Amino acid sequence: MTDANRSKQESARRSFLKISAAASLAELLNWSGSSSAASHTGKWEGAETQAPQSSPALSPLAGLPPLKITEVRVIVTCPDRNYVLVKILTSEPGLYGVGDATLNGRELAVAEDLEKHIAPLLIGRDPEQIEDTWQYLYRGPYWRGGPVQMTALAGVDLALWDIKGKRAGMPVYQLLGGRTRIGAMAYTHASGKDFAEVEDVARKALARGFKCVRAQVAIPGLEGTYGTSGGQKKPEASAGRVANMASLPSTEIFEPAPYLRTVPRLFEHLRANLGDEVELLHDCHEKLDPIQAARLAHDLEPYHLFFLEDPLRPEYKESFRLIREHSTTPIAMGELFNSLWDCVPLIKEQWIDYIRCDLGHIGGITAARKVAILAELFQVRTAWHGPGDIGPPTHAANVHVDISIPNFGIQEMVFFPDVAREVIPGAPEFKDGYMNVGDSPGLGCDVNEEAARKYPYRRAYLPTARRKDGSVHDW
Ligand code: GCO
Ligand code: MG
Repeated sequence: MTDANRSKQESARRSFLKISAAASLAELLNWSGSSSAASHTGKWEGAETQAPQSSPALSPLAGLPPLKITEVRVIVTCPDRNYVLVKILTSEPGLYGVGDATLNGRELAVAEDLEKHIAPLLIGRDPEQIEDTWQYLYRGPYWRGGPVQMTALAGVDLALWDIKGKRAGMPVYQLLGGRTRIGAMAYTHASGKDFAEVEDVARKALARGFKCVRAQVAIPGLEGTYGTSGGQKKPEASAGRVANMASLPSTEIFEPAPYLRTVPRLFEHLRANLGDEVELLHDCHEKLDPIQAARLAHDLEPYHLFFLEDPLRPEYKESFRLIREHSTTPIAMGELFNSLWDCVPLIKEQWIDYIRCDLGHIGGITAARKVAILAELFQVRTAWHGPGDIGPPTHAANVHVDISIPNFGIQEMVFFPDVAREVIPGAPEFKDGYMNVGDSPGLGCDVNEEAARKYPYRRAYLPTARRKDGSVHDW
């Protein structure tokens, strides 16, 4: 914290004592909205002049002047891949927050939701009231949930935490309770067309400092396999690059039998050649039936995985019981969840060991705190989703939560390419196996709007999958 900030806060605290003694409840409840016009990029030109009056009154925070949201900018940009950023400006000159609202393949739906439906509700609100805003945006529209709305809500939530941190002069992890660890142990991806190539990529990751590696291999006889590019060499290539951008969805062929034969052999190979120290992980990408997942988890036991990721489709929580009954391989689940309540049965029944929701799709830090606390009470650890197709502010939010909770497990991460770092600077840094954020106030990310304009949106889809008989399968 700078000296200027410290003395500002000290005098704020002093005047708070006076104000709280003097202010009557009536005064506090009498705030009557904003006169600022909403202005943001995009097509919405609403002329609202009153903030929706459903929230409690603006109350002066520690004597600081009341703060209002004056503008919501939705920035859609494609520096290497598509990102949707939310920039929330406030009545304090220069004070704004940046959030990420990227939903791969449905970016424009989220942008439209933010511009047309959500921005008008935010203008004039107190950005300090994060929980109230979350509740208002979640329960207010009556039609609650779903990936589009929850991603939009996450974007707003992150921007508000960023503002709160900047105003307090603290990094967000301090607001969440302060450090519990030196950094967030991270895993990277090693994938390849055969075992030797996966081993080679894994060795490069270990040489770079990683202690944990997620391994995926192309399955012989199948065209395209999730998580492999059939030759991705660099550990820094993101998960997103594997899910290559295409203007129409590509089709991969999946068959469970060769997959279930090949994966245990991959891990037998990796353990034999890389030794026992490295932590190994594998992603099933929600494509198995319950009995297949139970068999795979069982067959992988000798290789002591850190965890087996997302074995089942997200709709079938009860089916996790079957995996548990047949295996001691640790299980992780959650990247397709977009509701807090998706997590409840898995955690309270202890059917999983790691909850790995995507902060960007479940409602941001406000949602993640609740998931983390519930998980703590049932001895489940966190492993937030950290692919290349969510933006740096969500990766930063992951790490702020990771380093401030007691039950952190592991953090998936990517290295963003230079072009993305130019547009959205401030992603967490990797060193010696750990991710970390700096001590700058807020989340630590920004958006360079001028640079963003150089990279306009490009339509892109994730691949789809079919069985050999032509029927649709989960990708
Ligand atoms: C992971 C994920 C991603 C997803 C991607 C979809 O574990 O990182 O499975 O690679 O496929 O986020 O948009
Ligand atoms: Mg995954």
